[in-house]
Amino acid sequence: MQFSWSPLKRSFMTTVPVIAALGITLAACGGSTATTTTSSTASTCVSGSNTKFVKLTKTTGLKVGWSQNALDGAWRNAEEASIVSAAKAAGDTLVATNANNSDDQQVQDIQTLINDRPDILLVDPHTEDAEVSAVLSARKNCIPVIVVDRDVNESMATPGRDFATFVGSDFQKQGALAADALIESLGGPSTKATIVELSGTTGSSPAILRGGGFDGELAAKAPGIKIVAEQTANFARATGQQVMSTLIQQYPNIKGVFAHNDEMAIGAITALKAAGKKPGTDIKVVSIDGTKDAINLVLAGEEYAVVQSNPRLGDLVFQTIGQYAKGADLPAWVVQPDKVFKLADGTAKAYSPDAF
Ligand code: GYE
Repeated sequence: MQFSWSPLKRSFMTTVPVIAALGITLAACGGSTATTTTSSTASTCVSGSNTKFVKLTKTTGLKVGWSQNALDGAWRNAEEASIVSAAKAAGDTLVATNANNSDDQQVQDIQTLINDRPDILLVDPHTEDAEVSAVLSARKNCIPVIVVDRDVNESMATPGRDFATFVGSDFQKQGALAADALIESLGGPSTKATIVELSGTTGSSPAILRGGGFDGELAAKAPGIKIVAEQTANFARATGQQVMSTLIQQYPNIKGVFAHNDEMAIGAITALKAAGKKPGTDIKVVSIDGTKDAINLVLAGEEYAVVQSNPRLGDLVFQTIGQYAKGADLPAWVVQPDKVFKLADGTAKAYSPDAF
């Protein structure tokens, strides 16, 4: 597995200040006497009021809290399995929760995990803003946090101070790659056509960044391709089908569909067929993830391309925990690299045995 470090997620962020901030806060953590401490943090972290970067000093046999936002499809099941097996391989104990797509539930879950005093807490936030207060609460209580897969709003919680780092894919790049594939499928940059966009969960970092990446790339590269409707289908197959069956009645002449994840694309393809359309022939579909079901649609010629969003984050997360425990300067973002899978160039076929 590749272990690539990149600081460039948001334009306002660079390596230098983050690493500098780490140095400053690490230094600032030494000195005062603790009232309440945890086994995992420096003896100087005062639980309940800590404002500083939290160190992870224990290196083995960790109790790892894991707040998952949902377990509702192939992607999330694959991610969960990867985290579970990487924890086991590291010899750590995982305490896992599942918020079932509820922000309120996830905030409660994180609080419960904090009360259980793990050595480190992993959070995969349902949306960007809602779980921020809970992440800050972990920092106040001297529990180090790594944000996994979906990010929190980094203008409200800062990597290198409020949490250690974000480990996950480049969603904005995924969106741009999806736009490139859809442009290609429709005949190139000078094509004139209309398309629709099915968005993921409103307020979640993959929906925000995939949408932004796609829309920006499309406008820049193929201004003749217009998005006539953009609607959320919550990353869910059944909702994707429902939303698409309404949209295809309203916009029967569309030539393309971009779905922020495979599940919604699969639902959309079912709806398009039910409406008498031929996905792959009259309407090109592109989505993101890399599930078995979507790759099979690519291999059958019904979906043009799938941009990968690799859910197998476990090894990268536990390698990052190892670096953190050693006191290494972590970047603001540990990037999971992704690819594009198509029928035409054989990439979908080559990837299919690994699809989840
Ligand atoms: O695309 C989707 C899941 O956060 C990247 O969440 C993840 C997304 C993934 O529901 O299928």
